[in-house]
Amino acid sequence: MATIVRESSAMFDFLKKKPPQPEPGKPARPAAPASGGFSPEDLARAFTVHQEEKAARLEAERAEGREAMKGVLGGSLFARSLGGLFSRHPKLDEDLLDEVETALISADMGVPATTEVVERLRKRMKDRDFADAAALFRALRNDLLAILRPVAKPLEIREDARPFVILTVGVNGVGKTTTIGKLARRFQLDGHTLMLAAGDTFRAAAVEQLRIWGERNNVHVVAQGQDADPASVAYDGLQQAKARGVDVLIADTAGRLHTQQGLMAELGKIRRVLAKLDERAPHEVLMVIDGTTGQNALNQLRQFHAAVKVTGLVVTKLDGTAKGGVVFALAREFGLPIRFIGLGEKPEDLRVFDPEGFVDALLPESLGAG
Ligand SMILES: Nc1nc2c(ncn2[C@@H]2O[C@H](COP(=O)(O)OP(=O)(O)O)[C@@H](O)[C@H]2O)c(=O)[nH]1
Ligand SMILES: [Mg+2]
Repeated sequence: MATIVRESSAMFDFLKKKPPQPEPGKPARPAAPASGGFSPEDLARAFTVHQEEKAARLEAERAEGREAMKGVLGGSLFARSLGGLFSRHPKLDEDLLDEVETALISADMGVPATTEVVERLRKRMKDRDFADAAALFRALRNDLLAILRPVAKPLEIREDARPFVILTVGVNGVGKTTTIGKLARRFQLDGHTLMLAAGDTFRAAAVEQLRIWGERNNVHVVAQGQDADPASVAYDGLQQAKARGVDVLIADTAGRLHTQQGLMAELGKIRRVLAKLDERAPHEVLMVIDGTTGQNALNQLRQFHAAVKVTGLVVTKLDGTAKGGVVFALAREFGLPIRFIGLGEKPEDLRVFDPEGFVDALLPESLGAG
């Protein structure tokens, strides 16, 4: 079975620790060609254990991510202004709505999303839906969550796409290369083999940054040096990834060219060239957005989406001074999946986007009590 053969050696580790035992009541999986001396039953059991370990790791990561989000986002302007507002036990009146509106706008939520949220609250307040300010707070929390839920779709490395090609795009300095390193580490932990393509050939340092990362982490980096044609690097990368049978190829790209039009044309070319080797590639066009750029992030996404059809987002730098509201604006306007958020520079700071955890960190449930 393809899935069994595909899973890399990490999943077989436990076989070295324990002798294989048949599991009672579990039907054996269809016979697969034995690899490395393991029987089909060994492989089937390894597959199950591997999936269970992965699920447990995801659950642990989710809990850890929520703590991290509380720590990092709890101090954001968004959390401070709304938290401050409701912890004063305000009166339920028009002034409260005005203050909520100001807080959302200054947290970078943007006028359209803010107006929509506030108008809904206003209507419900007029309909006497809320007994007190705490009830309004709870409604606000729910409305914010409702904006984010539809875009919480984690990135799945599809088993039927080999290699699964991820094209990373975004303007200069948003955190593309850093994110590639963090993602590569995550995929390795999940047992995937991978390769990187150094497609930001605009700056020599960018190629070097990826190369060094690859050397340190034992990941092959396909590069042709500065000024090479990025589409050629991507093509080369996909060819090599196919030849070596790796699971995932992540291609870096430049975020800056002599002209913006030039950049968009280049990205379009990379996309077309990849499709020559695999008509469904790239399987994911991951746009990295700097969470501190405010409403400008929307313009960036609009342009990149028009040029390369973005399929997923990473919002970085939500630590520090970031306001967080831009995540709602992006979700509401584009409805594109937000795959990950960046809460810092360390590898573990790239977190799977978890809307409940995100809203909890910005607006703790306890504030709406009483
Ligand atoms: N604070 C913080 N810094 C980040 C985050 N992600 C990336 N960076 C930093 O942003 C800077 C630019 O990153 P880089 O990956 O080179 O951006 P690129 O030009 O898009 O490839 C680096 O200093 C990164 O360490 C994040 O989530 N939080
Ligand atoms: Mg870069």
